[in-house]
Amino acid sequence: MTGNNQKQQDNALLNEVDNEFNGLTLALSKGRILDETMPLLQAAGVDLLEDPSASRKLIFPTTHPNVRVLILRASDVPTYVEHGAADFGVAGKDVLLEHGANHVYELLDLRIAQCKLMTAGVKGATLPNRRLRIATKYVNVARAYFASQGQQVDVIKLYGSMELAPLVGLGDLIVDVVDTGNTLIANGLEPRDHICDVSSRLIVNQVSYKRKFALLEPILDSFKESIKATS
Ligand code: PRT
Ligand code: MG
Repeated sequence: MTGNNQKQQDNALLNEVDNEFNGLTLALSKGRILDETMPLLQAAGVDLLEDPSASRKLIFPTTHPNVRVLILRASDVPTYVEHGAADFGVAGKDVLLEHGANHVYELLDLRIAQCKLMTAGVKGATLPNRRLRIATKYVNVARAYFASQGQQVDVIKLYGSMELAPLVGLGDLIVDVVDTGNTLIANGLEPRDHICDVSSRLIVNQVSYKRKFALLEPILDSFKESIKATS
């Protein structure tokens, strides 16, 4: 790409940044959360004008004149909502537990992207008789869980591919989300303790909830109707 073309593309991206926007900014992450939130949004009259999975953009206008969508890393959604950079967002309970998310309202259990937080280890292996080492991206969840079991552990922070760690001696156990369990099996691991069930939650910035309630209310009501209809 020539320097000029790059500049044009950068300018086009910058033009999407509208600091005067007074509507609702919704924070989502690509993948299963976006896919499973779309039907709820469509039922609420909010449809993306462009497919985020086929775009480099990070801010997306919608068919609703007062709603735009930010596409973020799943683990950044609570941060954007907490700081009011997004008014509301959808995040997994695993992400909310790890983040803390103490300054947002967790308003609805959307019952999407369901899975479980679990510990897992090498299949058939007995755990060593010393302080356990836990490899995980869920360091806070792991510490809290083992403390609740009266066990002191050393936690090793990872950013992904947790299943690899115990296979090469990095940690005795992992803490990760598990859905079908197929990924564990494919890597010679087995699930051990069930920490908690996980589903995605609608979170709302506390100031936005008060100031923008008139805009939020019909969307929240529609989400509630959709959840009721599918349960
Ligand atoms: O991928 P990235 O690092 O950007 O972020 P992320 O992994 O947090 O995002 P994403 O989109 O993968 O997951 C978003 C949310 O979906 C998570 O925060 C969970 O709340 C929820 N969710 C539901 C899952 C799964 N099911 C799931 N199966 N998140 C991840 N997985 C992964 C898991 O980490 C493991 O690698 O899928 C694998 C296990 O799946 P099974 O079916 O083989 O057990
Ligand atoms: Mg992922």
